[in-house]
Amino acid sequence: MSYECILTELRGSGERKTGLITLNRPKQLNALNDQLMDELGQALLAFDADESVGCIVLTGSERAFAAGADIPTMAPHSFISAFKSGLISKNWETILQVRKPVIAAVAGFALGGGCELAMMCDFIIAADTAKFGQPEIKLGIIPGAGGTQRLPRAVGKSKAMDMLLTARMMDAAEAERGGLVSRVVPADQLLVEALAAADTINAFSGPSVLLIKELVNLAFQAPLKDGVAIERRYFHALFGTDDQREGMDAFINKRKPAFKQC
Ligand code: DAK
Repeated sequence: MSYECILTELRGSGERKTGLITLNRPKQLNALNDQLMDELGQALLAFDADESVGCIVLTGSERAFAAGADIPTMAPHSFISAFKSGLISKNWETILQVRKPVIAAVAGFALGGGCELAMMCDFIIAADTAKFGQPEIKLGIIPGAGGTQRLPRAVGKSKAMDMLLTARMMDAAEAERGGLVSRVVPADQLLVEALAAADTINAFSGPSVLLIKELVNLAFQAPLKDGVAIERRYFHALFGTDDQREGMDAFINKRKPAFKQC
């Protein structure tokens, strides 16, 4: 498949590979237009369906992960045309259908829809140059892809209100302190670190990986009691897999496990 607004490739030396997606509208700081979002949706679903792929890494350029949705595309709309056309709604949530882990590797600006896209990934590794923000209020609008909902869940009410209401950007160190990103790395190591994290995950048992993702996401939707009960069922279910026997036998016999199930 050839794309115009993104680049895709397979990375990794192990049996299971990493699907690397690079947002590629550098002149517009990777502003997210319909074509890019369509292509991103297709690439995500293609990697999710590819048995040789264990994990996906989503990244941008040194200067910008993405500076938000494409402003000139939105600018001419009226309420009626926005409402009737479902303005820029298509493919913004395709990423949430992906069952494999998606790691955001963020350098430079992650603003508006760019920040929202990063927050829809499973975790964010940030370069020390990363800047996160929801500056929609400066455009006379509000976030439209979950910013008012996911940001407070990530960093708490006070920091989220501060960022959303003042439009100030958060640097990588503050984002890590606030819990928005899992770790901060030197900019020139961003992709190396993100791909290494993906390689680590790729070496584990596929069913464990998929279930952990599903259950952590459930933690944001289900009451604690229900989430814990479902976790217990899946925990028991994994004793029906060869990889459970392999993992425990490897521990007992002091050797490295070779997980087989994807
Ligand atoms: N859209 C289009 N072009 C953009 C852009 C954007 N969001 N951000 C930057 N660019 C373009 C600039 O226009 C400029 O183009 P040229 O003038 O060179 O042709 C080029 O990228 C470089 O930008 P600057 O010259 O401005 O570079 P600076 O370093 O001075 O500033 C900046 C970088 C990122 C601080 C600045 O460009 C900026 O403030 N950009 C806008 C950031 C922003 O407001 N983002 C939020 C957009 S609203 C929804 C889904 C998503 C959304 C809504 C609904 N649904 C599912 C319903 C999302 C909405 C948004 O993201």
